Amino acid sequence: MGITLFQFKPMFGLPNASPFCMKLETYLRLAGLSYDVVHVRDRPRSSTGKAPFVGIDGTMMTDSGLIIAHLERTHGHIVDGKLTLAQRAEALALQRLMEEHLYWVIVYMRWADPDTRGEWRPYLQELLGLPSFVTPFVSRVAQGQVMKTLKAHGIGRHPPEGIWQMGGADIQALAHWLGTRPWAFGDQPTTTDACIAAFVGNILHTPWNSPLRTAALKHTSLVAHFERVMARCFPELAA
Ligand SMILES: N[C@@H](CCC(=O)N[C@@H](CS)C(=O)NCC(=O)O)C(=O)O
Repeated sequence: MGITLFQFKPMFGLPNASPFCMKLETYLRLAGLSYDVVHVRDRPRSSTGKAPFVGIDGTMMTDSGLIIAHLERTHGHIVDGKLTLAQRAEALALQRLMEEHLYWVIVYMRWADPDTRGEWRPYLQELLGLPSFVTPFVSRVAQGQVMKTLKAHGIGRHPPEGIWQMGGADIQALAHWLGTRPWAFGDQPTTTDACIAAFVGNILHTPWNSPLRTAALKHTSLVAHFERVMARCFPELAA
């Protein structure tokens, strides 16, 4: 028994090109919990249709935040136990900034930016293990779905300059909040560090340029924080 982590396969020199998968795997390593990985291809077969998801002692769970909350509860609050209530509130506000707003700017950067449209095709092909002759068709369908989702969210209704401005403001807020502290709270990394590193890392390591990446690169404290988390949790991938 134990923990089985279902997630996409590693890409871009990162543990995962999905910030949610990377956040959860970073948490598992911070917590020192052992786990097996199963790579998902195609649409994730979780109750929400999203990855990551886990099997814990035979019970399936989805959503990185809910999974972490469950593991904290059942393992003695190993990672976030020392946070005060006010720090927990800050952590949640930052998590929502990254997951409910910045994430959509990343999605735009990856899939919809008219300046780099198509860069992602070979990565999609690799991720899904597609034969090359179906890649153009699958790419068109996948991109159409992403565009629809971005419009439904609202961010996809803005012109590119507006989207980059909003993403840049998120990055700046994260950088100013973290300042030059090595970790988000206290002298040990917490789930907030896992979350910041997963989102910043996914911006820095997407292998084509964008105004969002340029904005992140300007904040050397965020770059250093990402490298610190990688050295601590993924030494096999750290520079
Ligand atoms: N709130 C979820 C979000 C997970 C999520 O959006 N995962 C994306 C990958 S980054 C996904 O599986 N997308 C597949 C799809 O929407 O079809 C979590 O924290 O786990």
